[in-house]
Amino acid sequence: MRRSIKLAPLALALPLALPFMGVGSAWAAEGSTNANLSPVPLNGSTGSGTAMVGVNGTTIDFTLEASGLADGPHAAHIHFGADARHECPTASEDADGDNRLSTSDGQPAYGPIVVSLTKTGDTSDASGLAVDRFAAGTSIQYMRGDVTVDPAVAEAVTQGQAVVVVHGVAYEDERKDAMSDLDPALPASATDPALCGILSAAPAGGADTGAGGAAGQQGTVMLALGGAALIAAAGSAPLIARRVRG
Ligand SMILES: [Cu+2]
Repeated sequence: MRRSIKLAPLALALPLALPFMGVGSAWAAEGSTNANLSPVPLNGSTGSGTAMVGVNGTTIDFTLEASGLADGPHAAHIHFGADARHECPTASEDADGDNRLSTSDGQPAYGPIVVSLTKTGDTSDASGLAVDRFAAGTSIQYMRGDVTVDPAVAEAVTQGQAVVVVHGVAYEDERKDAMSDLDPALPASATDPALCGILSAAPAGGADTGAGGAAGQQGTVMLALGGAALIAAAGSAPLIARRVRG
């Protein structure tokens, strides 16, 4: 698999890319995104994690690592809704005042499940609670490649509108008797959200926004103008676009 890493600043690349981005279906979503996962409020959740999602057309690859979680099952998903706020839920989302944020409570913030980050098999929303294909325990790691997603989902990920949610908490008060809003046969603790983070473009690039040619030219021009002297003088080393195979 070839990855292209550009060091050209977005400020330069973007205006060059804009004319090409209006061509509709001719422009495929592409880019690298990541999210820092933080505890969802109210749910007594601990821990932290990171998620990375790479997009290439309608194919994604993902890596998710989290630790410090409650000892139990941990379903994890990419959530997105066109009408959602593309955010993680706040304590004010607890509309029914039961002192916990259910998965449904968070939906106005992050939208429905669009990709299930399972270890094997199906990755659609239908696998949202496929407990046997998710990990359990205080530390989890999910990693897949070549996962096909809806074009709208691929675009949402590259646009910073998709949210990663890890589910599964531990309640030690009366909330441990609450049942899940997703499956009335499960305890709420098995499905309530524990960690959440918004996927956004990776700072170091890796995102080919369709400006490859333009950015490449930019790099070539800078190199032709040349030289170490210019680069040193302008402090413009980041202007050089570089392709890396690997
Ligand atoms: Cu979820």
